[in-house]
Formats: sequence, C-alpha cells, structure tokens
Amino acid sequence: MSLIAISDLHLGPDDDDLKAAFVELLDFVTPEVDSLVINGDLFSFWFGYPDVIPYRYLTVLAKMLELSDRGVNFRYFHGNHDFAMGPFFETYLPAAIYSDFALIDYQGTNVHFEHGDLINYEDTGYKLLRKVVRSKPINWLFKAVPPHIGLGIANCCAHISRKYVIGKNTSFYYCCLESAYRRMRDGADLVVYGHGHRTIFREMVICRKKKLLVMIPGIKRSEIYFLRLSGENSGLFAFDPEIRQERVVHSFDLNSLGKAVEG
Ligand SMILES: [Mn+2]
Repeated sequence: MSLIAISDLHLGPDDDDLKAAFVELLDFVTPEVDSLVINGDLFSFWFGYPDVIPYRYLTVLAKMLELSDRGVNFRYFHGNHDFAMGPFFETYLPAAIYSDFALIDYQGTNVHFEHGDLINYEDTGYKLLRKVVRSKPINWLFKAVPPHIGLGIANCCAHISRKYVIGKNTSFYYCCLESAYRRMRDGADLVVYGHGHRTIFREMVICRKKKLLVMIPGIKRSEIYFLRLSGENSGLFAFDPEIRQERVVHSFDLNSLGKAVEG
C-alpha cells in the first residue's frame, strides 16, 4: 500500500483536460493507494458553500468519493487558493483538514506536510492578507453573495494571484531550505512542500541523520507530479495521462530517512 501526495493542480472550472487528467491519475493509483494527501491548491479557487457543489468539478469530486468508499484516507492541507473547504470535504468525503501543517507518521517515518505559502518569512504583506481573507467577516460576506458571482470574482482573482506567486521571490528556494531545516531539527524526517511550482529534491543531514526535502511542482508539460511513499517504491513521479504511465523523477529509500548516517 502507499501514500500518494499531490499539490498545486490549480484546477479551474473550465480546465476539462486537466480535470480529466487528475481523474486518470486517481484511477491509475487506485489499486495501491491507502492514503491520499492534497497539499493545497488543488483548485484555482474553492469555497465550500453549505448546500452547493460547483457542478463543473463533479467528475473530480465523484472520483474522490469512490476512493473514499474504498477506504482511502484523505488529508487536505489548505493552500492559498483553497482554504474554506466546507461540508463536502469536512464531513461528506470526509478529509482530515489542516489549515497550516502537520507531522504525520507514515510507516515509521515522520513526514511534515505543508502547502508552503508561509515559508517566505520576508513576505509580511502576504501574511496579513492571508489573515484577512480567512477571517470570519470575509467568510460571512462570501456566503451572502450568490455562488455564481462569488466564484466568478474569486476565480478571476486566483488567476492574478498565481502569476504573482510564480513571478516573485528569488529567495524562495533559500526560505524553503531554512524552513525545512527547522522542521527537520524538530523531528521531521521528510518535509513536503508545494506552492513554488518548481521541483526541489534535496537530501540533507541534520543532527547526523538522513533527511529529505521534496517540493511537488504540480504540473509540468502536461504531466502531473506526485509523491509516492511506499516501502519498495518511494519517490517523486510524473504521470502522463495520455499514455497512462508514470516515470520516476527522483527515487529514495523511505526506510533510510531519519536513520543515522555513517562516518
Ligand atoms: Mn499556492
């Protein structure tokens, strides 16, 4: 059995090819997966209205429900595009929801999952904005506006915000390293980030123990990147939905993480 983690697909309501590709990926991993982690920004924007499901995401939601019915355990880490998950994810699917981060024990390895929008400590403006958009008054305001208007405006803003995140922060890589170092020093063996839309795979030795930092980039050249944690076949993989095949981007030995390094 294995844990599969994905991040930053930014599925928009009109991205039919991408939604179909994600459904293909879920179908592809169904025989092996027992735990699915969404490390934020699965959607270009999501707001969990009490009694409304956006119908253009039905194929994706139905596939997730199918996996849940088979006993797959879901974890959803808030991204900066999807943080008001609402009843579908919280109680109906259901997924364990994490607003910041969590340290999870998977087969004896301590894995720190976090979307990554908070790791740039220089970006104080964003931290303030994050607090405001997640506040109760904004949540209330959103519920008061009809869904087709609210979602229309939010999807438009999400597009602009994504360009802003990708274009900025040349120091982002170093923030990742520093932030991961702190998590590893506090006990994480593997740190998993998203958000940066780039691949980072960096083995580190902290306190004489082998550790690993992985950033899942989302999508590159029509391939969906995913992390697999499994006794025999752990690594960062790229899935091509056209040919329904995966390829190894980086592999590692899950059992070696957190173990003492010789010499
Ligand atoms: Mn993000």
